[in-house]
Amino acid sequence: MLDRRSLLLGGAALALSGCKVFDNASNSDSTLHRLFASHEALTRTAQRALIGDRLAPEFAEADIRQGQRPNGSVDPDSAAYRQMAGNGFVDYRLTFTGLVETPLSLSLAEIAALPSRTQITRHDCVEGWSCIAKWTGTPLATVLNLAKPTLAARFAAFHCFDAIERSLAGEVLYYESIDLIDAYHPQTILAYGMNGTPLPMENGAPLRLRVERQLGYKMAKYVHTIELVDSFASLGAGRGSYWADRGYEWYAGI
Ligand SMILES: Nc1nc2c(c(=O)[nH]1)N[C@H]1C(S)=C(S)[C@@H](COP(=O)(O)O)O[C@H]1N2
Ligand SMILES: [Mo]
Repeated sequence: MLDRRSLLLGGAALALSGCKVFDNASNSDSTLHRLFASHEALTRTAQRALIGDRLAPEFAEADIRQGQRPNGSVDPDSAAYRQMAGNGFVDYRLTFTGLVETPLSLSLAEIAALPSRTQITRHDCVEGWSCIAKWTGTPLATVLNLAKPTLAARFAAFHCFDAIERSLAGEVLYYESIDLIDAYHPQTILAYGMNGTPLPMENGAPLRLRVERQLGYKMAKYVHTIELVDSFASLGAGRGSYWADRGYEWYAGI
């Protein structure tokens, strides 16, 4: 019925050929059904090749040559943060909010009780330096599976304790966001350990994001809230991150 050429014409030919063709597609033996299946596979393969589940390189212990060089905020001076830090972060809670079916509030102990992942990766700062370090934390996917983003959710936004700028207009707090492809990526973790010790304050204690296929500024330190959103409109100046609001790329892929 359908010759090879009309199959290759794909969507255009199908659109012209009417309902009988689509009825025929419900028969799983049909050529058309196979065509749909292979189109879907092709699209998926192309997307994954570009952005999907590519892993960042991982390294060996011997490649860790120094501590992780601290950059940006190194000791947030918010009163709430300082009080928690003085108390070993026992009062810390990570909040999951926004477009989720099950809002969560997790203590560090609860987070640490979830399955963990350790990875040795290279951190590339846009300023031109790199450091290899070992990060331990909970895959963000694990916690997202508990919070259950709604179908409307498109981005995970990370709200941080540190004010990175102060002006007459008030404090500007650090924030970042990633899409759900990066959020569910196996190397995207909420890290509470670094090089075999609890995450030091200068590197984001008690919890920071690692999103290994992007530049350093995406890796929000001092995270207290993860908010699932459908757009950047309600965040900062509306471009998805503190640095994106200042002209840097929102997607800082490496
Ligand atoms: N909350 C917060 N997160 C942040 C920053 C910051 O100033 N505040 N700096 C970013 C930048 S530019 C880099 S390179 C890394 C530095 O992480 P490190 O201090 O562990 O090296 O954190 C990123 N995450
Ligand atoms: Mo950076």
